[in-house]
Amino acid sequence: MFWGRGLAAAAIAACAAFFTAPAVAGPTLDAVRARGQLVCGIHTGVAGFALPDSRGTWQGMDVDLCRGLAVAIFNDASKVRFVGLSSSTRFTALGSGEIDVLFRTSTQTMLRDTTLGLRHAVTYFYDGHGFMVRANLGVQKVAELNGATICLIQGTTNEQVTADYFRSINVPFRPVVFERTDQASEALQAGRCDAFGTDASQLAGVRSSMTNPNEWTILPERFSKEPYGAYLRRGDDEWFDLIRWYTYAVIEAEEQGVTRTNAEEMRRTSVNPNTRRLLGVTPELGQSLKLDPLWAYNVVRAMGNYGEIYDRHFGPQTRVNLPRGPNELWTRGGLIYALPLR
Ligand SMILES: N[C@@H](CCC(=O)N[C@@H](CS)C(=O)NCC(=O)O)C(=O)O
Repeated sequence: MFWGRGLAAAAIAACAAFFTAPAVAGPTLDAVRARGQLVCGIHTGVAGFALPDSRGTWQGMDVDLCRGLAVAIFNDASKVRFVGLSSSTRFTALGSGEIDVLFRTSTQTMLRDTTLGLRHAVTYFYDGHGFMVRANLGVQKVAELNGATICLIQGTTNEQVTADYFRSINVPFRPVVFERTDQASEALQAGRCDAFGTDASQLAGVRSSMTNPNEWTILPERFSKEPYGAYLRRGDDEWFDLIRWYTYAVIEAEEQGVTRTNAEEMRRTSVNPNTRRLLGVTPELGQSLKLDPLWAYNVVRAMGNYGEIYDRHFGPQTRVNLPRGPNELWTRGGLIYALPLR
């Protein structure tokens, strides 16, 4: 009898220790746990993705994806420190270990994935390169920007996309390259460039922050695929798995209709095996990532599912007001698709 009770207590203690702080979960996750805080690289400031609000608190989709990751690890959205990084410094900061992960409007390309010592995880936002001009410039098509001065951002895919396009139509243009978005936006509004070339979602964010947004138009053409993914360092499979399946879990929650408000009830009442697995009624998903079985449930309760996060920062009630388009779920004609969490 005595032995029985002791054994049970030992088993429960071992179980709790395994779920809460497993010994070895890969270098980055161990370091994050030891530090008690995630360090997340984000944009220096663009509406929709990462912009401080009037109280100086970072707001945006990339910011919420960072906070959600802190919830997956610590069940606490405040255990994250944000580092605003320009396009030309973001990958160096990640490579040097200054940040643990980068959620920062970063396009996934082959050369970035194979030459920087870094990896990108999962597409969480589909975008494309566009151009913004003064509405009264009378320009309908980008090819009309013959000899125009075009604002661009250093270290972005947008520099190459712009050069490739104008070379392909044999039309000259003059690039004016800046380190940060706000500098390019100021130059555009001051007339120091005729157009601004970058990802269309960011043009919408920049336009929404301008003095007179209606004086500016984002031309309809798109010149590239700019699929954003989180970036992390190579050589840490556990961290890669965590970032990858965390991103899919946020998407899967929307696919399954699990929201911030119904997650608790879904966990108690759902008979759908996939929903029960996602919400930790059965522990296998958390175990495989060395996380609390309730990791995904905690994330949705704290941050919402993909659609809720998107609407919070790009929805009709926001100043950016960017229709989901390709960022709609695949079940509704978009490209957002979670690999099966089972
Ligand atoms: N998706 C592009 C970058 C898009 C991007 O973030 N462009 C601008 C924003 S318009 C930028 O980097 N701004 C620099 C900054 O303000 O930090 C890439 O991965 O290279």
